[in-house]
Amino acid sequence: MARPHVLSMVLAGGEGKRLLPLTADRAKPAVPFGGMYRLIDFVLSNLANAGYLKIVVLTQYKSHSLDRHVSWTWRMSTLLGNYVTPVPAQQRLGPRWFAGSADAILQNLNLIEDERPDHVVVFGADHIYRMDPRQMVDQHLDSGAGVTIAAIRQPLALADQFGVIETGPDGVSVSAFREKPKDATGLPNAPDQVYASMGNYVFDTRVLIDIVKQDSLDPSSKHDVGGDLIPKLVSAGHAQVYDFADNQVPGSTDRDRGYWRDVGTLDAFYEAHMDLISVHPIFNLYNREWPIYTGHAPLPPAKFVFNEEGRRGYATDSMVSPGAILSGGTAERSILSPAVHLDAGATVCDSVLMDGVRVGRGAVVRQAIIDKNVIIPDGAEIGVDLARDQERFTITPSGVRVIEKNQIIPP
Ligand code: ADQ
Repeated sequence: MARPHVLSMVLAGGEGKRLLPLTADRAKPAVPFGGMYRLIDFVLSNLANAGYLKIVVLTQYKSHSLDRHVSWTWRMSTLLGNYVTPVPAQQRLGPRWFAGSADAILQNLNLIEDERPDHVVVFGADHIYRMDPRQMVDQHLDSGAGVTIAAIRQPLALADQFGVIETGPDGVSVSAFREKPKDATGLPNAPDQVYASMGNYVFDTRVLIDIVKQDSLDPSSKHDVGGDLIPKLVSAGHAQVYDFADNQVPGSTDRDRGYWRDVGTLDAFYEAHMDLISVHPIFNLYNREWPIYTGHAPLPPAKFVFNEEGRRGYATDSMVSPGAILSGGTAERSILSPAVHLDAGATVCDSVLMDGVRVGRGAVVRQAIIDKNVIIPDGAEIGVDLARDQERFTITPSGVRVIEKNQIIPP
């Protein structure tokens, strides 16, 4: 059967306030993840592995590093008509930014009109997961629904962070959709769970264009896909659900099948990192059958030095990226990004160190997320004295210390 003509729109304009200070200087989808990646690499890899290679990335807020990363990493030959193009807000409809994600689509309808796809895949940009979107598109085509919403079971306690879906007796037609409800009730067969939207949708092109235009005329709308478009389509009986539990990705294991994390908070972001480094990872970056792509400047391999003072540089239960040097310093249960440097006697545990972080001689770093190029001086202690850290750093509800990029920590 001929493959359907699909255009993918990746919504990447979110501000990500709950990830501050990591989003102080960059859009949320550009936040580095897992040493070598940025959040947006996960959705783009899922689309690319499926062969969906006509992709527009709608950006807005502090988009420079996102734009640069997408342009460098995801540049591809246009010979076959493929593209991954970052599209900044262009104020095509007047002097205003995108009011919300639906308005971002409205202001870029020309991209759909140029490509003339049969279906538009609209995916969020800030989740960690593997998914074969072809299986969702196939269900969408078979059912003839106007929109298909990807869904996953989540704890009832988190219902106010998600679009919560109720289905009709057939289990697939959506009977109700409430965006971030405060009073959700659990599923009939699992009272402590809800069915949550993953923020990934497949639209029939005509249905998308019509609803976006209709919504733009509604003065009470906030012009969000989840908050406004989807509830309207559900009321009109056009929506179906796609159960992510049915998705089969080549090379996935029993352990990481169905893994999906919304890393919208600093604690969730930290926990998703810890999921990478367990011995049998809950999320396996080493699956070569469905690779996660990224791009980096060429760097030499990571180096572990037994230095002149007899200090051994080593790392255990950790991921160490190219260009890192452990010169008599040690890392445990940590993620070291490219060009991280640990000096003699430095100890780093349970932490995420982003590109170019330097940890001085004898310094201690525990339970921390340290953004790019931070310099930690000799003998400094982070994650040891809570009261002192509270005066200096952001501390998450679980006690993770978070340090903004380019800081030089005073000795
Ligand atoms: P949220 O992630 O809270 O919930 P939102 O902040 O609108 O919703 O972000 C959705 C996507 O759109 C993100 O990738 C974001 O970067 C992007 N985005 C936000 N504003 C944008 C704008 N003005 N221009 C371009 N892109 C923009 C959504 C759904 C919920 C669902 C959760 C799952 O609304 O129903 O449960 O995702 O995490």
